[in-house]
Amino acid sequence: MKPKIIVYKKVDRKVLDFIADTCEVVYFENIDSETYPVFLEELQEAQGLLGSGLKVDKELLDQAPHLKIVCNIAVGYDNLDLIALTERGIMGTNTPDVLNDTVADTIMGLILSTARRIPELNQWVKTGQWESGLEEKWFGVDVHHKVLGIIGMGGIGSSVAKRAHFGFDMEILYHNRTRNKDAEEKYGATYCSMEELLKKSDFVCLMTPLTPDTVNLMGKREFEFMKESAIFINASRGKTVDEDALIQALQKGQIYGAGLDVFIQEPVKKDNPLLSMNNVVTLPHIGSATYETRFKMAMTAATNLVTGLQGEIPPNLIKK
Ligand code: 8YV
Repeated sequence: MKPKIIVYKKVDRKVLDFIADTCEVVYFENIDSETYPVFLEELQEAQGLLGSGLKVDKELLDQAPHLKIVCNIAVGYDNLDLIALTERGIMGTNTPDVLNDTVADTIMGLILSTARRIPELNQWVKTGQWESGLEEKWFGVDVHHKVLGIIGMGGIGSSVAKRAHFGFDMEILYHNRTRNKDAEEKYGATYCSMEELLKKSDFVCLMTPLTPDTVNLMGKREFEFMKESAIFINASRGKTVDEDALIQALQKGQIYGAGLDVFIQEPVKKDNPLLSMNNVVTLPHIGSATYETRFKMAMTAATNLVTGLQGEIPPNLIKK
């Protein structure tokens, strides 16, 4: 008998067909208040779970006595309680690497659109306000030849460094748990402390995963270190930043602007002060959201699932 697995996120039919060769698939395009009770019922029998964003904690695992593997369609796995999974002998997997280039493209987009005020000026043109020449008040700041500080030099950080180094002649500083010799050799990246990075960078790009150690990594003190002319970019997780401290730094003019793909609360609350600031570019967590990359991520997650359920070590097993 094929093992029952649950897919709880919309994925391409090809991904479902691939899994269905070896598993009985129960498919939810989304979990909402209507589908949640059925999902919980199916969970009683499920051996695998595939999707992204679902909080997999003790409470949920208590409803899943036969679960063997949880496969995130994401590189981040802050939604998984790894201790609870390990206690129960359940594997967790993620989808690294396949999204590096796409997320790096998003980050370059945020850097460029914040520095050159692209969304703001787009709005200005489309609302018919371009009536004469461009006044100096609409000028932006250069990106090329500036200093880019990358906090978190993993796969995505390295892909950003590559673009910034070869495409924009930027000087790269980075801070990471461990030295990244590859990025140093290939992109001339210089390792430095958080404080030095924050003080010297024209663009500070936060790319670290969310862990208990990185909650509020950027707070009041860190924004105070940044230059008044600097731009802050966050495409990691909202909780890596003390959002109130960021808002205050922007309101006080302690930093020039921010480009944000992630927020503490998503979808972002309509009254969040960040939404009414012209020097802040906001995106709805689109980091990896292209057709091609989301397909690759889902296929990678499916491969992890099938491999794990066949009794082998999945390619992207998360090691605690
Ligand atoms: C997506 C991400 O938001 O991979 C991650 O960790 O943050 C993004 O790629 C996620 O996969 C949600 O679907």
